[in-house]
Amino acid sequence: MSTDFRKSTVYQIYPKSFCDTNKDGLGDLRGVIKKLDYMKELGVDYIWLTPFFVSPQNDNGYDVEDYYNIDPRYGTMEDVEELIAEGKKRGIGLMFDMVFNHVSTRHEWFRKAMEGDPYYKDFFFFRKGKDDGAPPTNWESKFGGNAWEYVEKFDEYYLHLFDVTQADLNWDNENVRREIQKIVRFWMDKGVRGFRFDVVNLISKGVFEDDQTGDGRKYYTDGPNIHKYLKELHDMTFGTDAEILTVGEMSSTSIENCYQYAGADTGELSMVFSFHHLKVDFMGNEKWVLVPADFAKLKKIIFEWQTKMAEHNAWNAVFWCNHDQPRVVSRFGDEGRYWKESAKMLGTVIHCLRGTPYVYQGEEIGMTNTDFAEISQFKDVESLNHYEILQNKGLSASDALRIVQIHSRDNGRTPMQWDDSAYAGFTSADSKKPWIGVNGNYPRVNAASQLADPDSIFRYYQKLIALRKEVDVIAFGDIEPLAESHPSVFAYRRTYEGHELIVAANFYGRECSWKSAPDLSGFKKLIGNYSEGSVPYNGKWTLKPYETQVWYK
Ligand code: TEU
Ligand code: CA
Repeated sequence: MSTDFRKSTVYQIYPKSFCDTNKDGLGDLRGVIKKLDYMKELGVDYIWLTPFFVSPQNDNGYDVEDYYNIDPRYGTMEDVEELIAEGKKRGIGLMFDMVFNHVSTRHEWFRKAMEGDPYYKDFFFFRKGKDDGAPPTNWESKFGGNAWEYVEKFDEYYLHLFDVTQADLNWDNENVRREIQKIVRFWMDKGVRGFRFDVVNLISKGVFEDDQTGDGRKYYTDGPNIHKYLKELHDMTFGTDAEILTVGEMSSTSIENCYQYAGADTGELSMVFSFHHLKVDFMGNEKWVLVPADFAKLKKIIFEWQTKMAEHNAWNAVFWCNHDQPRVVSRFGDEGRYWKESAKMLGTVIHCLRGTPYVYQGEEIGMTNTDFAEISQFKDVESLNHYEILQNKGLSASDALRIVQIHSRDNGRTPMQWDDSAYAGFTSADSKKPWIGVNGNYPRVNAASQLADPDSIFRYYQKLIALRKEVDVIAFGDIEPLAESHPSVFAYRRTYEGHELIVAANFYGRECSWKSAPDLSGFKKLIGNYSEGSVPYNGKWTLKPYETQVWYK
């Protein structure tokens, strides 16, 4: 395991969909333990697990009822302790997912607030409505509808930026911040080696005013005390252990704020997830539409974050996939004819960037979007809400379904495809049905067949992860964008102590040529996704469909 996070790779697990060991159709912690050797084989340094704390599961665990105990559906505290210990034996550190912007309305704090206890009411945002009884502001919940819920017995509303069962915590209350520090220290004492902080740039709310031009996000995103609260959390908890890796999930953030969040010397976090590059198939901020991915924009955004974060000595988490995103091979690649080539190409582009790469379960075997044909197969609260909202706006049921099929978070949540046995080996044949449907392509797309194939996507990811450890320019180098205005090539140069790396990728299913490519004399090819790709010469480079090549000097 590398404790230098610049050489590390993180593997993300959504436990509910990873591996089920007790036949109830839900993935569990013993399933993660069972598969540790698989992750070891891949070569990752950390595993980030999405939440498995006690929760009613309205948002699959992002609605936490008790941060100190394990939801019995996932396992027990003994399982967690064993997982941490078994990970350690294999040189893999465990990262837990801390959801501190909100708690489940079943959390003790919220229940006491609802009993009228003023100490706990101040843990949340209870506010009077407008004179006409309307909610305090016109802000929208990220999952659809107004962000305030009326409580009759107080004649007040409480704020929920996400589901109505996820009440926002009032970080301006010092007692809230102290409780949160206690939780982080509790898990540090158990041996947890990293934390991912859910939507952590939304914790500092500003003024409560109507948003005349948007959905309200400008009032609470990167809010007034955000840096103060993060520095305090750092100083009181993980800041005491320099080896703990932290990553903040930054919703609709600005790059200027991220210089601070993830600066080398700012005393906040190790790195940030930002999402601007994953909105290139949205219309502005509107996700529930169908528009083709804008490749020029994708390059522009990634290059801007790469170069500016480097200029400010700040660090990015680099990724295509997580449990909230569609599968990248379906999104920016080709899940049909060039499935393997495009999956490898997309992996290369991310893994050679300046930042810490994150691999989301199944990405390393090229898992694709779901094949769900009916709305009843979808489980995610966000998808189901927006399916209704789209129809209320006048769309037909089939048009609404088409949008959900493309954008649903459930695309990333179907069971991990381990082998070609029943239920893809996620659970056993005599188990209860998995909580969400298995993708029908599992006989072709699965881990077992790829472990047996030296040319598989899995073996290719394994090589990318190893290269980051072996080749310093990948971990430490500066970055310079290349081919910036080329319509189909994504290319960049990395440099470090006299060494150079050139990465080039064709993002399309047509052969293309890159005319002003750099001179490669003295370089050797490090990795590529075609066995006999054309060797560039005289500054002209021909790239086959979805071809990628990486050259090193
Ligand atoms: O996500 C935050 C978030 O804003 C996105 O999931 C967002 O809902 C989606 O991209 C909008 O289209 C985090 C978690 O990753 C997510 O799973 C949780 O549902 C959410 O916070 C609430 O805790
Ligand atoms: Ca189970």
